This record gives sequence, structure tokens and C-alpha cells, in this order.
Amino acid sequence: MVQGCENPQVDPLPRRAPRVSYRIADIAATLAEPGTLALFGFAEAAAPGDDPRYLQVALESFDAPAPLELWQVDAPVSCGRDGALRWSAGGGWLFVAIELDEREHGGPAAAAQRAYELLHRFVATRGERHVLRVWNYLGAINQGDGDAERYKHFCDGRAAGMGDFFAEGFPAATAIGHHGGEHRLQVYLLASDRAGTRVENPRQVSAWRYPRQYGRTPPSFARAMALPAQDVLAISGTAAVVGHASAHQDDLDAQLVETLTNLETLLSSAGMAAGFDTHSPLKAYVRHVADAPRVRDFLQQRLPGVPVLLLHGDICRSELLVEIDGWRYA
Ligand code: 3EB
Repeated sequence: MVQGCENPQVDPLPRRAPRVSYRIADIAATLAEPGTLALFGFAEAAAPGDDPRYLQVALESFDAPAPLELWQVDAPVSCGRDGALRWSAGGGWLFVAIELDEREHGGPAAAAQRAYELLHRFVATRGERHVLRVWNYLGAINQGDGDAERYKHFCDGRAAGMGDFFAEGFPAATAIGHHGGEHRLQVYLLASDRAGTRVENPRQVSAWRYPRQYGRTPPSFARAMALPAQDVLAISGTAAVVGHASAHQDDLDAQLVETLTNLETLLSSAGMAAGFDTHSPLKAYVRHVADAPRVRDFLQQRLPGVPVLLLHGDICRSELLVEIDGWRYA
């Protein structure tokens, strides 16, 4: 137990999904609010404290000041550390995060393998054993050609480390390149004491069935996950991929249009009403700094009122300029 967390109690059934929001706020004050399960600062945020619920994500925000991302539950929250892992839990929901230095583990594949082994081992000790959503942030993601690209090594290590972690099916996921030090691997997840429902996109080949040209080990993720609570969809990193191919090389606007079509298709595939709203926070990962204003304008026009956090990140295929993930609450 760590100072600042409340005492654990008998977990009630998960009636409500964690509420995800962005806000400009003080880190300590937000951690002190009841029900704070996790809090994320982005690269330039204030120095992190030692609360295991706070994670400094190595991605730069295009907003100044950078908002925090907050996950809140309707229950008391307990938290702690276990070696390199930090975790928090409440209301049937579990947050776990790990950061490894690849140099201490023999490179990107070995670090990813170790991260997934440690996450698996820890989650297996918990009642919240259904992993619904995973975020992966690594440095220099597109460095190296063909099978030698660092993202491909990450995919190899992730698959090697997961064992039977996702025997019931892959979680929804994001994998993005950060610019906060080539050797830093950050992985965090949301799990629950109930299983979610996987959602695929009929316009896209499922990632785990990608053909060999995209790497030795196909990426292991579902396109989206309907949470075991009300009507909430956790949406994986979504880009201008049609079938298995990247569409609209070098055309930012066309990639954005295709990405929004993929997002709408996912909503419909999940049986949800069309459109995003003020309660559906999204993140847009933008490869080139110079593209950020255009991405912001485009999303403000097409998705008015939708909270969008704009982050500087590299998409795992070098021809993709932008990727969007996030949440849709019914
Ligand atoms: C794509 O559609 C884009 O490796 O976990 C998106 C989301 C992508 C997650 C991952 C990769 C991952 O294939 C890339």
C-alpha cells in the first residue's frame, strides 16, 4: 500500500465503466479525489510523484498546457507496486503499468517479452483477470528496415511474452512510437473481473491475420472491446488501413477521412449509434509536428465538441501519418 490510496474493500460488481476524461488540473489534487484509478501526464507535465496510479507517458502533447487524462471509478481504490509494476484497483477494474529500459533486457523484443510476462504473472494473481485494453509506447518504432524494424521486434517479443495471457482472445490495443528516449518501453492496461466483447472491423483484415509482408509475427490485438459495463467501447489504434493495406500514402486528409470511416464502421460493428460526442474522448497520434494544426482543424470540423488529445507519435507503419484511438460511451 502506498500513502494516498484508500483502503481496499470488497469490490462491488462493475456497474459503470471507468470514466475517461481530459482536464487541466493539479496532479496531487486529482489523485486525492475519490475514485481516481489512474492519471496520465504527457511528456512535458510536471515531475511525477511516487503515486503508482500516476504515469508520465513519454509522448508530447501539442497542447500547452498539456491536459491530464483521468480514469475514475465509482468505488474505493487500492494501489501498490510489485517490482517494476505499478497497479491500482477498484470497483472490479484494474490498472497495471510497467516501464522497462530495453538496454537492461537485451533489446526491444526481449523487453516486450519481459513486460508481457510480468503483466501476465501479476494479472493472474488478481480477480480482475480479463485484460480489455492495452497501450504500448516504444521509442524509434520505425527504425530498421523490413523484418529488422523495431516495431517488428516488439511484435515478436509481445507474442513470446503473452503465453496464454490472452487465451480468451486479444485485447484492444495501441502501439505508438514516442520520442522520449529510444530505450523506454511503456505498457499499461485496463482489466476487469468480467470479460468484454471483442469487436472487429469488416473493412479491415483482423490484425492477427495480416499477411507475412507486415512481419514475422502479426500484431496481437482486437480492433475494439465492448466493456463489461453499460455501453462503452474501447477503440484500438485506428488508421487508414483498408483490408490489410495502408491507404492514401502521403495524403493526410485522405488518411483522416479513411480513419473516421474505420471508426464509424467499428461503432456500427459494435451495434452502437453513429457518431462521437462530448463524452467520448479520443487521442490523435500525429507523426509530423507540421501536420498537427491540420489534424486539429479537421477533427474540430468533423467531430465538433469531441475531446481530442493531440499527441506527437509515430505510427507503426512508416507510411501512416495519423492514428486515432479512444472511447465511445453510449
Ligand atoms: C493497424 O491498423 C495499425 O500492434 O498493438 C494499431 C493498433 C496498430 C494496435 C498494435 C498496431 C497495434 O494495423 C497499427
